[in-house]
Amino acid sequence: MRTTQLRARHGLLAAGLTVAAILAGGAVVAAPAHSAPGTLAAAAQSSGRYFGTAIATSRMTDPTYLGIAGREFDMVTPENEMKLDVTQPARDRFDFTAGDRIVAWARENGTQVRGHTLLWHSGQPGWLANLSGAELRAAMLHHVTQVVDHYRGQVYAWDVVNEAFADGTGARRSSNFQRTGDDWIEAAFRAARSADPGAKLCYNDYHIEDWTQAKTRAVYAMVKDFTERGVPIDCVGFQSHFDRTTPVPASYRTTLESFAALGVDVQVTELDIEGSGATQAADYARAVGACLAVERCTGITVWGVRDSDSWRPGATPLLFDAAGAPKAAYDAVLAALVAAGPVDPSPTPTPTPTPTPTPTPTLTPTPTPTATAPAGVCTADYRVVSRRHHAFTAVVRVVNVGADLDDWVVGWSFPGRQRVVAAWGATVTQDGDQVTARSADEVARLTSGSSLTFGIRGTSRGGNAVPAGLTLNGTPCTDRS
Ligand code: 9MR
Repeated sequence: MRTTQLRARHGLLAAGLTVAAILAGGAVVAAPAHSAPGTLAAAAQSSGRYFGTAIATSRMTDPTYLGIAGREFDMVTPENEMKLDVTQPARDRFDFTAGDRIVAWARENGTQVRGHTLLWHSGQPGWLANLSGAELRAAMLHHVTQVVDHYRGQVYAWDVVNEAFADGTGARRSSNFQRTGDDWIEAAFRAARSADPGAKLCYNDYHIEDWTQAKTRAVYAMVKDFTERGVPIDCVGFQSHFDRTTPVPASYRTTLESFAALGVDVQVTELDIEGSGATQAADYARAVGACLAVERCTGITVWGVRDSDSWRPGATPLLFDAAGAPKAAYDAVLAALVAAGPVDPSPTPTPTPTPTPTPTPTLTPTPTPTATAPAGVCTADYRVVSRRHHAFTAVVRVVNVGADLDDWVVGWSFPGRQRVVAAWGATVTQDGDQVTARSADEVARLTSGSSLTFGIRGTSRGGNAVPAGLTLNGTPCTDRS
């Protein structure tokens, strides 16, 4: 798979985001445009994942839109162009014009494609909505076969069936498809497998991110049953449209882990989160972090490029604002992806990138006041992952190589005129040059051998010199930056 061939190196990204090199089986090759260092795609690739967006042909004459899509993402999902009403508007008259346009653009840009979606109760053309019984079942499977066959070898994964379960219950959603019999879903998966044995086949749904919900458990039971009976399913897509009433659930990671444990990949397929500013950034960091914590969570797709491209623009739920500028949420996602690090950190890079010149810090950090916990012995890694004008984003990772700690406090002294304006993963305060980060959770235990990671957004008037001498509970850490 391309993501394993093009593995952007964590360390290179960290070195001021200037080194355009990617490690591929020991050789250093030029990064293609879409995975330039410092982009979502490159950072995701460094952890063996993809980072995608929904894309719409209606926007494909807009150079700003295409510029961002081509630069930042290495997976695209046609937002509407492969749906039933577009691909088979009249019985047996298939129209792949719009979908083909996206596939061609993806190929030119070295980007993969997620196919969306073969069977969905919504957006059915009138002729199909009026069918029932055996005639409908045959038409459904014919559609799956024709569309998957047309795109054979060109689609990374298909959302074979979309949203087949009802909200709030463990029941199947009532639809004409469902009335053909419970086995319509597995029949669709079998037809898709026959038409393109190389494409991953996913079940895709919304409101299945919270492990406590009946709908989540019902989809889980179906996937478990499929895997046990050999129904060809490879992945589950979690749409992940979050808002005030459905926030990123605390159990999101548990859900992803539980499905992955069934032996399928999991993917975040339509991520968007209502909100703005630091709150939205923190929500994005949590959502992306849930995927990054699960090995078989193979990629994340956001449902559109700019807020103005979203299906719900009033929620400003995406990573770029209407003008195409990256938002705080973008910085948080990029930082989380970089912090996830390379899949296999063992190969030593050649050549070694020249480190960004770091002015010698003028201030020696004063040890941070220790809580009641004993002093830590630690390694610390402080990375500036993005920088625009006077704003920057940095990720801090500290590994406790000493004894278990009941509580932790990380401190450093900022060289230059740098100020923290927001943080996620920790509560961060600043007094003069002295910065103090404490756990944002009530339980702040840091056991021996475990690590903590948090991100900050800051402003800087005097360069982004990396602070030396980070401390854990007052004890200086070994610098791994
Ligand atoms: O974003 C899509 C919007 O442009 C369409 O009008 C709508 C109906 O086809 O579908 C939207 O995308 C949906 C996706 O296909 C399935 N999950 C929910 C998405 C948001 O409604």
